[in-house]
Amino acid sequence: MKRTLLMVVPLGLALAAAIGACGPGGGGGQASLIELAQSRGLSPDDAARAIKTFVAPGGRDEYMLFASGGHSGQVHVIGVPSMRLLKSIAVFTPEPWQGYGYGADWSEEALDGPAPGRPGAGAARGTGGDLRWGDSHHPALSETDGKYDGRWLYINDRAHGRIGFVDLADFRTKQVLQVPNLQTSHGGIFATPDTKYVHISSKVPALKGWNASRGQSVSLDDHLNRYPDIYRGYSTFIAVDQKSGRMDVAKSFQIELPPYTQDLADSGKGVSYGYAFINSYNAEMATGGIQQGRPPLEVGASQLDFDFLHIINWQKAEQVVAAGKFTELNGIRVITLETAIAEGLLHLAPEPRSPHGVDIAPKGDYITVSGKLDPHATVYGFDRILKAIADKNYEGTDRYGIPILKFDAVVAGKVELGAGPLHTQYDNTGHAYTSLYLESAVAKWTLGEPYHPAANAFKLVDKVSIHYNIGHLATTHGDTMEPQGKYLIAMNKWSIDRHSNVGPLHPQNFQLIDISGPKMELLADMPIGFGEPHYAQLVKADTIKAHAVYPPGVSPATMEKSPNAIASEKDARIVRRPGVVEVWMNVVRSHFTPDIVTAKVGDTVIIHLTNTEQTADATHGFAVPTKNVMVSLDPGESTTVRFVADTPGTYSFYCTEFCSALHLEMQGWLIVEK
Ligand code: RUQ
Ligand code: CUA
Repeated sequence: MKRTLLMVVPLGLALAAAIGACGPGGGGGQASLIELAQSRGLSPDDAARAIKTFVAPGGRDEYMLFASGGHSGQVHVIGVPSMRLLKSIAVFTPEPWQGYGYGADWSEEALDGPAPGRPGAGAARGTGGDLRWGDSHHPALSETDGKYDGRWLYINDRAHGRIGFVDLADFRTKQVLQVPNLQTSHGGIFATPDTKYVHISSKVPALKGWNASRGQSVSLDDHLNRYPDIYRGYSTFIAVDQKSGRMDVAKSFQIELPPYTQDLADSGKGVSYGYAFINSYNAEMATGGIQQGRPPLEVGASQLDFDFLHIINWQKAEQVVAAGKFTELNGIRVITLETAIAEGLLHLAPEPRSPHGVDIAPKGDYITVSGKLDPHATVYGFDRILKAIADKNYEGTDRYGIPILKFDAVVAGKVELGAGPLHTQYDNTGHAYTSLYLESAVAKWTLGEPYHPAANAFKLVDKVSIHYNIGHLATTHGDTMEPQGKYLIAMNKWSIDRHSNVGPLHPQNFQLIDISGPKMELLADMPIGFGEPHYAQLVKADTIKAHAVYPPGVSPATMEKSPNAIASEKDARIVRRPGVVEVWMNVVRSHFTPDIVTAKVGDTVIIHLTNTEQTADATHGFAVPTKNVMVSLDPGESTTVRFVADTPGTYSFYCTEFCSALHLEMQGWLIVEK
């Protein structure tokens, strides 16, 4: 039952503790604050929660949450602790407000570059052409020395083997890369502690040599009976250009993996720098086929007691590639399974069946694996793994010949947490926080030495209920070498009974939890009405140093001055050549110059738009009715749009941002003559 203030005797004491001895100046004192809380039906605890999360008008949140938007294909930026939505960054899905995917050159390049293997594909571009959605799962902020550096963000597309790259200088997506040989993705994305690479591995294994643009011939019989031979997974290390943040396939490499279903992955750091860890399930290699007399996949994939943690020495893989011991497959350098085994860069360790999350502790020394069907977290010791590898302490090999380390040799501890553990994050006092999907709770537990003396290691110390069905969770800097504690966000799949009814499709539910004390405390709910979030990262807001305005004439495509930028309306002009009308257009409050553009039917119209303002927030839009042309022109930005004038008539293009008192007048005409 909910307590109200009226039922609680020492309510004045509680509120006084929460708000300090004096009321705020100029307004209601302590007594009227209590009345206010009472009038809203708030308990003292509720009032304290409100004060802990409230950010006054004009104030700033201390943290920013970068949350995946799931199958909305976006990334959502949320202020913490206020849980206010600051921005949705379009990544895999067109979004008109940001002018993403509606004619702007930088966005078309990001979304539409042809996939590898398609005509005209550059090595590092391409999304497979006309895809207009993605399933964004796991964001990875760039890191320096194992800490978030606020420069870039990468996110995978679960539905496809794609990675989106967002430049945090302007919060815009600059590149969507189709990773060769992957049809789907899940393992990662993570950045190595120096962001030399971002890692992604396949989710469901794909046909060996899979290429979306060519396709592959296969039969039902092949699928059911030759699965272990014809399918493969891949662990992919995508090289990051250290100046631009862009991904470069030519400098990247993959390691071929067995067709177990590789699941989540995490990066070694500190003592385990140079290693990567990938979970898997379906070591049974079940194929589905209920009507073919096979068990449903969830049954077929749960026959064995153990699946496999994949342990990859990527620094060794780097050397193997440098020595030329790779084959090229669909435009990327691939270390085959045979080579990976021969070079000793790939090992397996048994993990309790059907694991999900693998999360490395801040010093890189512990590897926490949580298995949906096992109430424990299993903690592997990296020192034990190294020793078992050095001693060749194997319990055998898998059917492909990959050595399997002895379970007892590599496990440092186990801790019983509750039903359905999934993902783990860390704090600054040696604690781990694990989401419990089935139990709808977060478990807090202690790590071993050196975080806690051996006597206190791997013990459950607290639990808090959430609402409901938690997937991922995020603590402040909780997957880096320097977690900050303080807050935890529970990302819940179900929100039944928590919010106003908006129809059968319910929002998901984020819950803010205070982890600064010994007991976790639920502070606030935030309905998420824009796609199912998966992972998120919670970063100190002042880590991010975005432009307030672009320097004059900068193109979002290159982040350098565009050769087509103009300085003022004196430079505005129209140049015609056969079949083409090319316009250099100046954009300021409150007119376009030129404001009349004429073309002949069939002409290609190319407009180089420069917003020549340097006032923060003086954004203009450029929209053309009946065309998929909608460009956001932020102050200083220079962007090019091109389209075909295919129907005669006049078209009143206009500014879509209410930029000034004369915004409504900010329009012009495109006259298309027969
Ligand atoms: S995982 S279903 Cu992030 Cu728990 Cu994708
Ligand atoms: Cu510019 Cu409205």
